[in-house]
Amino acid sequence: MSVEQWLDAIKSGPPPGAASDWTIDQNFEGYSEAEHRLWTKLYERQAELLPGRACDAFMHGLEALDLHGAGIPDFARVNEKLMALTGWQIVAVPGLVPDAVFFTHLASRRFPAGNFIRRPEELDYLEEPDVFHDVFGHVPMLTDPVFADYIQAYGKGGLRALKLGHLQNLARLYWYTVEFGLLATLQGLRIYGAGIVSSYAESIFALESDSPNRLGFDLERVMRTPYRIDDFQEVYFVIPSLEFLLDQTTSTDFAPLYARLEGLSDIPIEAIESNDKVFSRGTQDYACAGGRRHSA
Ligand code: HBI
Ligand code: FE
Repeated sequence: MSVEQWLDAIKSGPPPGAASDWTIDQNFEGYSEAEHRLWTKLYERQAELLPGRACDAFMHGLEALDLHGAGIPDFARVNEKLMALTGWQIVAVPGLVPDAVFFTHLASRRFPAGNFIRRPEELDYLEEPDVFHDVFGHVPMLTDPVFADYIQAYGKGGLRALKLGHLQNLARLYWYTVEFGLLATLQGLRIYGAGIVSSYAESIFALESDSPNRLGFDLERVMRTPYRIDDFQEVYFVIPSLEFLLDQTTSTDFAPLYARLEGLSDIPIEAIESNDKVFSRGTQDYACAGGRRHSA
């Protein structure tokens, strides 16, 4: 099903078998051996690649939740550990859910995770989040108490943004942090964004390519920056610490920020502004060459 079809389906309410909050049973027994083997293949590829690339919080989370490569995890078993660590739990959903439903879950420390896994021919790219993107990509970071607080604050902020009509600004914050964020460490830049860490090619591209810009995170700047959903990012934003991100979300009064944003134009994705903190100035060669659409 394409994202467009999903978005249409979303308007018509929860799919058959789903509760009013769009949650479903994971149906752990329903996975085929081939699906478990696909998870293991994806897991082992990332487990080999990520040491030295993913941040410590992610690597510790992977270890703490025992998300080893022995097939798709049973959410109930993961939740026993996750709940004990930060009070978060995974809830199974059939795919993308309406924004208000998504934010309500996050605000209650429930992470909606697709229960389906991609097809083998979608190994490196799929449109909507599957169980590998959600559970391998997002869930390990939820074992970090600071990040766990940030995602809950994001959920609460999302509900407010919906009411204020500023969802797009907040979606950009999510995109450039939770999905594609980089963290500055004494050893160099490290990945914490789920969209990167669950992708083999982007785990390399985000840190090593000279094509994208890598800029210091600034809340207003990020909220003015559109993003692309179908290819590697042309810009990555770097935070100095996870505490910084939580502080930005909990210490900012978003209403005046949204009011200020009303009068400000978007910043083109590949642009570098005069007051940007530049970690690396990209060549944009990848994007100019047409990106994934032209990559082998
Ligand atoms: N639903 N299952 C699921 N997963 C997401 O990441 C998700 C969603 N619905 C809305 C959404 N993300 C975004 O539109 C918000 O983050 C803005
Ligand atoms: Fe995601």
